Amino acid sequence: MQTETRHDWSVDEIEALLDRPFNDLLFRAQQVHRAGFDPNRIQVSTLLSIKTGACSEDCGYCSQSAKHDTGLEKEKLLSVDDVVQAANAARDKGATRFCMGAAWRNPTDTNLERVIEMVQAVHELGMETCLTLGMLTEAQAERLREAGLDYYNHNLDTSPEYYGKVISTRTFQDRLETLAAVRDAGISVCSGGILGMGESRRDRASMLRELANLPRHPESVPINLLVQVEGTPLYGAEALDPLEFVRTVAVARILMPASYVRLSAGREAMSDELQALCFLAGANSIFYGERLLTSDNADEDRDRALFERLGLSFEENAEWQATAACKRRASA
Ligand code: SAM
Ligand code: DTB
Ligand code: SF4
Repeated sequence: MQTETRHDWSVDEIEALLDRPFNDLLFRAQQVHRAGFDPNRIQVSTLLSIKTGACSEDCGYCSQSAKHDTGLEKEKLLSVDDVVQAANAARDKGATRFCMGAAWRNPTDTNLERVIEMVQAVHELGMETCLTLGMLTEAQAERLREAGLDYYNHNLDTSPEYYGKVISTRTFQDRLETLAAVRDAGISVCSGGILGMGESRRDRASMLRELANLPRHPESVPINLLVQVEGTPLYGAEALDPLEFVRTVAVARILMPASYVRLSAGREAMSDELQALCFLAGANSIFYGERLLTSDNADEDRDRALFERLGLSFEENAEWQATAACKRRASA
């Protein structure tokens, strides 16, 4: 089946996809998914918070904002050794990408130097590297590319129309500018959003439109379900209908056929059946490991059992596959 890659979607068209009968929507998403991917392989990344809490931003969902009283313990920027130890453990458990997150509005150039050492050390373990550090200048993005960074995560989070209801200390346009700096530097883009923050279906359509109409689709599109943290303004937000979450994953898959769609935060609270529907809708990557950044993730044993039940397997790292193929050739 031919899948189109378009960058000219309207919100109405996307809302019409979200409105489709559930079975039709999932069938279409599964067709698109199968045209581009092995439907039984899931890419696995592990997260580490390298600098925790005391963030100057006021994101209404976040445990790490200094503006919300969430009781979170703050932590300064970790040492390179601590990061390497965590990355090693993640690699041993099967993660192919290591994603390091910092509670900053933006990194200073001094902080960036230590982060660059972390990127280089994790790269040497044979893992893909990902950072999420807040806003970047063009020069900082260039510097990270030179250091060998593979991915930069920077979420649009919600629609441009709803953005001001969730965050007041930066604008949607600021987010787009960082994404452009990352893309122009030649780093792969990871960008998605959070569902269940009280936004409407039209907001979800509008957020997906922003992602799908970027000059190039993000290589990775995380779809997070809000993790409700006591003390944040969004604590107590009305829970999203789980099938609406699945619909949004399916539409992300249809709009961005070649992107990895990541079933991200919120898996801990999801049933196995709901996660299975998300994989059927075209999600093909997850965060694996006991913690996300500051909150608990789905248990590793539970994930392994779920993969077994669904006949899913972890996608292997291309570099390891190449090394293994090389060794096989050498011994043949
Ligand atoms: N400070 C940087 C930034 O905001 O870009 C990087 C770290 S920030 C924690 C990374 C992303 O995590 C946010 O953009 C948001 O999409 C997601 N996130 C944070 N708290 C969340 C929550 N409670 N539930 C779901 N996703 C969340
Ligand atoms: C993304 O989209 N989700 C991850 C990652 N990118 C950095 C973060 C989820 C954070 C969930 C709340 C927490 O653990 O603090
Ligand atoms: Fe800070 Fe990022 Fe949390 Fe916003 S999402 S408060 S920028 S750590």
